[in-house]
Amino acid sequence: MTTALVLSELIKADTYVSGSRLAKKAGVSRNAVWKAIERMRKDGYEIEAVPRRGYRIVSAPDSLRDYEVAAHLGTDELGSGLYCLDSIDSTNLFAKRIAREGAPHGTLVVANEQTAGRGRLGRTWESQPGTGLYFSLVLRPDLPPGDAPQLTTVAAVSVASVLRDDYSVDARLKWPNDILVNGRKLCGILVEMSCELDRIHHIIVGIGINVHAFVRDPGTDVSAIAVNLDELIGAHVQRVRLLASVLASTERYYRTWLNCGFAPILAEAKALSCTLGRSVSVSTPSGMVEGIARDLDLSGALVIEDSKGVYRKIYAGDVVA
Ligand code: BT5
Repeated sequence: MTTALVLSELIKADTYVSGSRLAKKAGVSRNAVWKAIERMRKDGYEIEAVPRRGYRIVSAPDSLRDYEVAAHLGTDELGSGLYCLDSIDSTNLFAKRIAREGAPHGTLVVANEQTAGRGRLGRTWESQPGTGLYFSLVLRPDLPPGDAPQLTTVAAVSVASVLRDDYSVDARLKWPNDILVNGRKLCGILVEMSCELDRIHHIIVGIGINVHAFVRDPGTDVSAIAVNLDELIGAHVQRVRLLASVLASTERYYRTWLNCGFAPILAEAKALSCTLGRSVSVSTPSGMVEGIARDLDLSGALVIEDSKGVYRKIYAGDVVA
């Protein structure tokens, strides 16, 4: 992966780096460095070459090639296996297929486009080419299957903290799996599991974030509720940078979850929740439940107080109003 090493050195330096220094750092010949630079130029990088100073990146394309993702990642375990796809039905489906064939913990699948992006309960996730970040992780935690639903919250807090800290966006969590900004949906999370009664085989964590504006109208339902990151910050976000930040954050929160349990993550989720304290209607598999959203419990369930003052725990559903 010479190109990834060369790119990574140029990104780190953020200024001119000589060909010989790049060759030394990457442990390759100067000719190999030159070939890597030519490849990047062909892929849309504007790279300046100044005699006696070296190479410098002037501008980068918004693409998600494997060497670009590898060059940006700063994680230890997440992304250790990497599939960067131009177009796929769904990164969750792809991740499931490779997980069944033994893909190791931490494998990352990212796609430029999904032709059948999936939401929960058979719903779809609008995934037009080049507009969003669509990725899935294969995780193999050594935990009881009952703990798996907590991963939706782990992922939500990981993404929301990047949106808040790095992009100054007021990201809020809508139970159970949405990230909203000013009531509009910026990100959706789909966690799926394969397990036995007492053992997790693998968990697929799928994350979709709207980064740029849709290239074609997705239809009234989605247009009315969706928002993208470019629009929120008034600038063009590079997806590979966002991906790297989200993965670093996810790795940190995932480790906290394994080492310290769910409580610290739940506390952050409660602080970021836009569901708690509100009067809500929740559509559940056993019908509609109405009341005040009082709490999130340690299993990730939403606790509702109904009009008679009775508390009910909702494990699955959608807050519809
Ligand atoms: C979700 O489902 O929000 C989970 C979305 C997960 C998408 C990622 S992308 C990478 C990975 N691979 C996949 O195939 N999926 C995951 P749910 O809570 O069921 O919400 C779905 C609803 O959100 C739809 O019925 C629409 O109303 C709305 N929606 C669809 N596409 C959207 C978009 N791009 N932005 C905002 N809202 C959208």
